[in-house]
Amino acid sequence: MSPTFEHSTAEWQALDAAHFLHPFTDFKALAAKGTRVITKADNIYLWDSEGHKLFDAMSGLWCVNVGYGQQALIDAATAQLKTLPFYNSFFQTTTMPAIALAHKLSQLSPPGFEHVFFSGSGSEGNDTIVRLVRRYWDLLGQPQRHTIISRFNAYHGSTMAGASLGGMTDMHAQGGLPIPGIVHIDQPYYVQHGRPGESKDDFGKRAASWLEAKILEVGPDKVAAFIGEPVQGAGGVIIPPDTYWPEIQRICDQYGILLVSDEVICGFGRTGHWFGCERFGYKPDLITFAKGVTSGYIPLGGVLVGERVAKVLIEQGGEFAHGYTYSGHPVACAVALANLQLIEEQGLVQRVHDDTGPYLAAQFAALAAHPLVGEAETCGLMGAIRLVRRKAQGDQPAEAFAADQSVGMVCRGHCFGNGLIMRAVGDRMIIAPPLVMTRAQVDELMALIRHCLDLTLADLQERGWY
Ligand code: PXG
Repeated sequence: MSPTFEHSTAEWQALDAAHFLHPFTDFKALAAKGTRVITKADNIYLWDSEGHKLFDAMSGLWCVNVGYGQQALIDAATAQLKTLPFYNSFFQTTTMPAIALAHKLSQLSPPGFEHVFFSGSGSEGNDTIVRLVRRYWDLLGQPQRHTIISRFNAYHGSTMAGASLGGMTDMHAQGGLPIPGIVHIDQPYYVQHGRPGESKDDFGKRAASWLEAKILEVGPDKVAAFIGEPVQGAGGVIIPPDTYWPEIQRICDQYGILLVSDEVICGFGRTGHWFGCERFGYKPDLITFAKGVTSGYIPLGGVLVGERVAKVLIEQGGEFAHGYTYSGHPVACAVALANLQLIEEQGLVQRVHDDTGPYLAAQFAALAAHPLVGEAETCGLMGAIRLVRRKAQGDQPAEAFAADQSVGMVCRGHCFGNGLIMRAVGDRMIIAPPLVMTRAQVDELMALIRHCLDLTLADLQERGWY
């Protein structure tokens, strides 16, 4: 059977189950259940093959920052596809969109970032980070500085280096990861690691001190870099206390190790700043980006290379033996330029900072009164709600549900069934809606969330779990 667009949903599902291995999926379980076929999108809404409209509170997969259907991006891709759909940048050639985007990124990035290395995705960007960091120390005559410190429950991608940098132990368990020279410290998640009576600020400093302890354990002369997401996205929107990152910066400076900010999710306005490191007040040496750079219309990623590394790499490096077929893909770069121009023209970063971000934060604060909600917090236009069995009372911390009850998935089911796409990470329900979202759409989102929380509560009560 060769597919035509006249197939029924059931036929599409059957073909999907027969041939398509989905990422991070139990193939057999999904085949039994059937996938949802998404057919079109506009602004912040999606439609499936059955005609259901869905509020996309996850921006696709944290990436559609300007929302769907933006003509400027479509026009940029079309024009570039017609004039020059592809040419590489390996053998002393280049293309105009790649040059223009490199220049534009140097203007938008924090001071001291003049260079970019392009990749096709965030994972490839983080592979580039590992190569760059190790090359840097080799060139400085310190090849023993090989170890990169990351954090448990971090997500840095799915390639061998990306998954190794990431701190997802279930990923490590499949395929002998992490690769050598990558170690992890605990995440700055107060719910998991905070002590009774400890202030968030004190916790932030204590969590940062785990980096210093790890540096001393590995040996300060053997550590190459620390990598972290400003806010952990896939880990469940873990927003660190404001004291965390400045202390991480101080420790990196003290031991001379490189600081890497993985901004694949936090970059390009998500936190109400162009980059998350600006929100949290630190100055990285390298920045990984992807997703929002093109609003996901077409794949593109890369690394912004700060002057400390760029100078050594350029002046002393000779040939850097690294690159991808699609490094600086002209169509992707043309779309990125149109996307960044749109973000600027519409003042989306400022809007998140001044208007929709604080508005969403206030709505989330009110949500904390819901019986199922332990904490509800946001950073710019990303947010998380922790579902709990009993709310905190006085000195008593909130009581979590049993992990095997998978209440996040129960809640996610009610969301999907009622026109709302939220992601569940354990018991954390998370959102990262498009930056074009209006206040009226924040209200619409909050009404949907409340409705789905009520349905989840009733469901859990019926099961005798609440
Ligand atoms: N770094 C970070 C911080 C990410 O969030 C990557 C790197 C890898 O990017 P690519 O383009 O190679 O996927 C990511 C990707 C989820 C989810 O379920 C999150 C990501 C990817 C897929 C699923 O939240 N983030």
